[in-house]
Amino acid sequence: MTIHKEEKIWAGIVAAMVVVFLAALAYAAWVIGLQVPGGDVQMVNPQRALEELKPGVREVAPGKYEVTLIGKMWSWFPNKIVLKDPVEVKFRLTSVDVIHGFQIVGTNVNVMVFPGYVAEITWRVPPNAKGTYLMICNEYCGAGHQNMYGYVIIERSS
Ligand SMILES: [Cu+2]
Repeated sequence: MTIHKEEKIWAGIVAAMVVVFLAALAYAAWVIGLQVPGGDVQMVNPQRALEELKPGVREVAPGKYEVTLIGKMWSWFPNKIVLKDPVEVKFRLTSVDVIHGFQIVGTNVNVMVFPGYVAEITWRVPPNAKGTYLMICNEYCGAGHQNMYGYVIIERSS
């Protein structure tokens, strides 16, 4: 049996691709620190989520906010969030009924919200972000889905 020259070339290309993909995976995991979700996800009883999680906006340090949001057919609680000079906003979200999708239009904030689980997403707010942003539910959740929206208002002191 002979191995043709072309076969050797293609085997080399395939081996090189495997090395490149493994290197990309290692880079994402150890250098960038990307992780698949899971492991330490907080769980909550959907019937008690409103009392236990206390939805609202908290400024935990200058410019650093923690926003707890509850999705409930067909509204976000709270549905108006005011942030003054935000740098980093950590959203903690859950649903009391069905699956919702939390998205702030025009940003990279987009996360699925499941009943029973607390989803977390951190938004590093661009310094030029200002004004009113629409936050929506992007996961069809019933007859009033299109009414499930609110506003994130970013105020800048300078
Ligand atoms: Cu919804």
